[in-house]
Amino acid sequence: MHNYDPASFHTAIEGKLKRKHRTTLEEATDKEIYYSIASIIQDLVMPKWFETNQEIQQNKSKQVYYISMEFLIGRLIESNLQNCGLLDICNQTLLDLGRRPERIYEQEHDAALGNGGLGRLAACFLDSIASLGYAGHGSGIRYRYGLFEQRIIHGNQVELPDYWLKEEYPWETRKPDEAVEIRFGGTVHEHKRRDGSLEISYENTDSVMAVPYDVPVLGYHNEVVNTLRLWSAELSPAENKGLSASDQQYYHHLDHIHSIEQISGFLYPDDSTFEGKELRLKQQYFLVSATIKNIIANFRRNHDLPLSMMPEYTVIQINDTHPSLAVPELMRILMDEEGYGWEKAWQITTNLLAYTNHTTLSEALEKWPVSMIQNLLPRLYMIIHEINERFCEQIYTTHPELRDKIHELAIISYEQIHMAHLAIVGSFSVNGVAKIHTEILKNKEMKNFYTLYPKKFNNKTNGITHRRWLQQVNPCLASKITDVIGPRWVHEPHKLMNLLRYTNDAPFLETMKDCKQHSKHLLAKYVYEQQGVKLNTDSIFDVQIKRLHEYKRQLMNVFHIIYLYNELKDNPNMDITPRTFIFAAKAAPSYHLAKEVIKLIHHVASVVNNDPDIKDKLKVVFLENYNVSLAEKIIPAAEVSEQISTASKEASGTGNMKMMMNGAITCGTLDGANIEIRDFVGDDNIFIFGLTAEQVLDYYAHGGYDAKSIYHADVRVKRVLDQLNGGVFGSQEIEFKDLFYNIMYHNDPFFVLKDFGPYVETHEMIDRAYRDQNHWQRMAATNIAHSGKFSSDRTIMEYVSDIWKL
Ligand code: GL9
Repeated sequence: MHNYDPASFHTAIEGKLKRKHRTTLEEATDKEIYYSIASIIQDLVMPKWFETNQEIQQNKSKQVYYISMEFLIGRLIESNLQNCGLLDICNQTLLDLGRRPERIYEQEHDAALGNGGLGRLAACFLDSIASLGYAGHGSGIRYRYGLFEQRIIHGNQVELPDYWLKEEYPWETRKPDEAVEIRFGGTVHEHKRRDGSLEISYENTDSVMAVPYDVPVLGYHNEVVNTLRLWSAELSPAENKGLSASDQQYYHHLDHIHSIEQISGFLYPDDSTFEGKELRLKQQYFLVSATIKNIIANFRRNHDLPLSMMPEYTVIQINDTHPSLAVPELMRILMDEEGYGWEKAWQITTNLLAYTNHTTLSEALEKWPVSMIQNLLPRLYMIIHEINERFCEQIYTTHPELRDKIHELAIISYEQIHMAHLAIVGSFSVNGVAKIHTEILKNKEMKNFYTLYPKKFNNKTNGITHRRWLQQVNPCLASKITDVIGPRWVHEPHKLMNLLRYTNDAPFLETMKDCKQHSKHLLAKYVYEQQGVKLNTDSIFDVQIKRLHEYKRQLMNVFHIIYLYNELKDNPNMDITPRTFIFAAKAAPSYHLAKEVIKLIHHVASVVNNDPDIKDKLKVVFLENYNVSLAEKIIPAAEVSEQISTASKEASGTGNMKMMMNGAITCGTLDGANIEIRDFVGDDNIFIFGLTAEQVLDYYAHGGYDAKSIYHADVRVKRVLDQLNGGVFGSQEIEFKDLFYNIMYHNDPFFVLKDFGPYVETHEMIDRAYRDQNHWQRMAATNIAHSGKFSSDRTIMEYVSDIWKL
């Protein structure tokens, strides 16, 4: 994509600094250099972006639109440099200039337009779609505030606003000419035309402009540039009445502007819990309506065909139920604005939409009150109502065996709208994100829907982009891999399998270990700079990084640490392999128990890290403000990957894949994609423990298990729990009674005590295994070799061949 060599790149930066910042290479700040590099990339990207769009138009190729409320893209500078083949040149140039590349790259604000796995998956998918050369676009919201920034004050999480747009974002291009109008509220009027068709008109609606901001998505070394379109809510010109400060209506008007801009104001910070706020519903409709209008406009620009032909050229993937208003919105446009009858509109709609389910947690399922949808989206409500009527009637006539299940399957029941039901009924494909998750959908959560529509259900096990999560974040390991198996794995990640030939190759295992040590030193340096804690880089780096949630069981990890601490206090000469436990996690601001766990980790850390008896054998660190950039620092240094969710709860997980790809060994339950990781690497190269999903679901069906009996029977457990309740960790005022009560009197809903014994024993095995470094490195190499299966390139190829048919 470029003709730069280090000398001309140097000149280019110099030119940008002079023209855009009126400064010199010597005097420029890191930020000015960052903006100059970003601008050089944008100059290269723009013509390719234009050409990619031209090509799509001329070839009339089928396109996929990925609608998502979240795109957790993180920083783009390094991956953009890498994908257009400039990373090495840029790094060299910066070093020659006496600048540290990482200092320059970290000038970019980490774009946190997502909560966790679901949003990061969307970002990995965009990378793979472009790198594989498919025509695919993301459509999301340009939140002015991303996910909150986390600070820890006296062990407590404090949330700060993430105003990421306070400085110019160099990757976006505003496209005001492609803005569309979105309407909310008001009343609907139906007039019957002479031919019997309905004419719909609205009165007293509020109108908002959705203005697109486009971010380029670069394919890897293939000149393809796709688009991530982020919509921003602005005052519509019709409503801008040009009031002056003396008008009576002035403050009313300001208030109105504010409420409109709020629609793209901030990202809701809940991971896997449904918050039925009206503003969130507005955000969802805003995204869906803007996207669909845009898709129709694109179709009209590219083809001279009726909209009934759209499914041949377009497919829309909805990321969870958040965009499931796409079903009634498409129906509305096709019927009310394009004149199609119900049957034809329904056929078009259901041939365009495909739905991905990301969780079976009941608290995550979206159910909007009928009254809220009626008020905010009166016409959509009428359509949802009709979809529901027809759906229930269809079950009654075609599936008599399901008649007594109609109330469970209905889209509207008990004054609530079940968005998952709407999404399933309104789309041609429903997929889960790992084998076990899809099986649970088919056989349990969505069982009756599976009976109705067996052909809709399919599995697409998640993946991650190996370009970011191996090549970019771990250049040392990436180059050593290329040294032995050649560079083809970058284009064809399954070729990582060729590493299996080197799992007994002592020199290769030694270089792998060197890379790991190098990454551990870098992380230790960061930890020291951040919090003044010195890590023992000869200890096992044991990592649990993900959102803080009860089902992910960070608490079980902490209980194990407390147990180890107790053992060492009883017997300071105990022979254990030194360990460093590394945590990073944000808790949803209103999630009390999750915040208690963060506090507990800090209190355990301060006791353990400051106890002279413990020496270098145990360290606990919690790294503040977990985000994509922090994950990029931690993952290359991880040796043990904690994937310890209560079986059946973690739909897939993707951190598990990122860490195995960097040579960490998984310590995990038989949940989500852990199962497929085990199937690939084999039992000898993973540490599996605990209840199976089947056992967990069986316990739930019978009212749980008896947590108190374990407390009384297992002295290790009793000691840990009593320490929680007795002020051992922290002062007397800071007791962890709520955590204690949740286990003892709410009967340990996530089976922490039940799996504790097997978890401890598994860690004893890890301790012993690590002592044989040759064996450990062999396990690591085996994991890396199999990780190619978890590249999002593989996932996207499956979406393309089974669902999208591009
Ligand atoms: C999640 C699942 O919990 C994860 O197991 C899964 O890997 C990802 C991606 O499919 O989706 N579903 C979900 O709601 N979240 C997930 O991480 N949470 C958010 O990120 C909002």
